[in-house]
Amino acid sequence: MSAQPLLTLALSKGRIFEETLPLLKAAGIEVTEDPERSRKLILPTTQPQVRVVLVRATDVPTYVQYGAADLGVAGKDVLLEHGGQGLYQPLDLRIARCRMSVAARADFDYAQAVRQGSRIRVATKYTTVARQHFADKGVHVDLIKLYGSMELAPLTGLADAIVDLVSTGSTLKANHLVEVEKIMDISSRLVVNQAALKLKREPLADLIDRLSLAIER
Ligand code: PRT
Ligand code: MG
Repeated sequence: MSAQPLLTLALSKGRIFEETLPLLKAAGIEVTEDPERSRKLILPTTQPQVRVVLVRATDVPTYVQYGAADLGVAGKDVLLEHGGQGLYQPLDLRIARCRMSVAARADFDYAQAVRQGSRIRVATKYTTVARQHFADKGVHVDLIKLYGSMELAPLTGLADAIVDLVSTGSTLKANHLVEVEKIMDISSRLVVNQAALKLKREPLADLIDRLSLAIER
């Protein structure tokens, strides 16, 4: 009798972990430790052949691309910036939903700047998506790469506008910024290592099927 191969699932702490849990549960897998209480980075589950590894949200595609994790859950924003090489993306899990938008100070007339063909300074963590978006619109931008707290950039004069994720809009509001353009809707995807899909075909196909049914419930 051959042993079941180990499946390693990469998740990030916070909203992705919280929103993936119910889907895993519906698929028959329960994570038996709370990552907010434990300092462990590898968590067991009720299925002895399935374990969860906790990584930064932006590192999920990298772990799966290199096969350190067989599968993972990552936002479309993260996947577009990563490029998706070596990743099979079988399911939109429809969790951690938000949108990627352009936002600016209320006193910056974005529409007019676009109409006039002005160069706009845009600060963002999402330079790949932003570059493509403004190129498609024919808008000239100078992109400034940031790693967080994008909302601060227009307030300090670092940039005219930002490209960031918005869900309730309260972060923009608290910083007196206005959403001026939606770029795209964002949700999280299941990503699978392409080699693992062949080597561990049966357990992976089974898990993908169960998750797919869980999403539809
Ligand atoms: O936070 P940390 O630096 O640890 O890592 P991370 O930001 O990469 O991870 P996390 O857990 O915050 O986000 C993981 C994924 O959740 C992202 O890649 C998105 O796909 C998705 N997601 C959904 C969001 C949001 N909603 C969201 N609202 N990610 C970030 N935000 C932030 C946004 O950047 C802004 O600062 O929340 C703020 C806006 O929220 P509202 O509700 O005030 O509009
Ligand atoms: Mg965050």
